[in-house]
Amino acid sequence: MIKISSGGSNKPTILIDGGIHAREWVAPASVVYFIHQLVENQTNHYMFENIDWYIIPMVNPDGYEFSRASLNNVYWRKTRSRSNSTDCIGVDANRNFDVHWMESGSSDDPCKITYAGPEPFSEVETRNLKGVVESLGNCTKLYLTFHAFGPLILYPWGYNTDLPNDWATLDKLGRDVSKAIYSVKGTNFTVGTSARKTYPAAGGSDDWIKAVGGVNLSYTIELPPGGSRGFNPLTSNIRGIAEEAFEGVRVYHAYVEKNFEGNCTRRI
Ligand code: 0X9
Ligand code: ZN
Repeated sequence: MIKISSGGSNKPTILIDGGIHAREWVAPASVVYFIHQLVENQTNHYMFENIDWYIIPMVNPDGYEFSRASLNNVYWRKTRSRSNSTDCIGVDANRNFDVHWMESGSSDDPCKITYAGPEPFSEVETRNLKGVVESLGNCTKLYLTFHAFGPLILYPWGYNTDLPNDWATLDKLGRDVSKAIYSVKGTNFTVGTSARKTYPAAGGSDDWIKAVGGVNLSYTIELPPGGSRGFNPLTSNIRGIAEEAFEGVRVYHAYVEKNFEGNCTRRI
């Protein structure tokens, strides 16, 4: 995890992650690009004047490495834990959070790609994210988790098709972000709840951070395919996907800066 801050007292915080799913390579690549833009590009330094950033580019490194190491395993999605008596390895980390766990879109079969794990937070990867969220106390105002592939901007709920109380706020901000991305080169991100725009699936990081972690603004961003190869866009398309997504991050930043101020309390 990297923290990007201009120092001083604790400020409203944006938490970003990528790589919960191993095979979605463009997600960690894009999140690393965001770090690069924030840190190395002077014209973006205004983005950490009033806002602190905590960024985890690679939540599931063992799964990622496994998917990279052999062409046979490029579609690996899960962690690499051995948590059961079968020969099947790994848990779908985005079904492993303790929020309506196993209620929908999840499997209790360790051999399935949506295996939710033997219990909530069975995985070190999901426990790590939980620990970060808890340590950030009341500072986190926005959570963005990057996946592939869309293009979709999703907000809770994912476990069923209900709308959260503040859905209008989530929807408006999501559409503003979508507009900003569209203006780069015409990529059209669809905006809506996870369950309505994809399928009901419980135990995701997005639902957990909103329902339990106290972060109202929570989005899963499914980056576009970038060619016909879905999770792994053509090499020549990776940078363009990251660049347009960063224009969305800029809109998120402006919203948090405008709507939140004052000191907060955290342990890290
Ligand atoms: O199924 C998922 O975990 C996500 N799609 S992906 O193709 N990247 O696997 C969507 C997750 C949306 N959020 C929830 N269902 N909570
Ligand atoms: Zn994913």
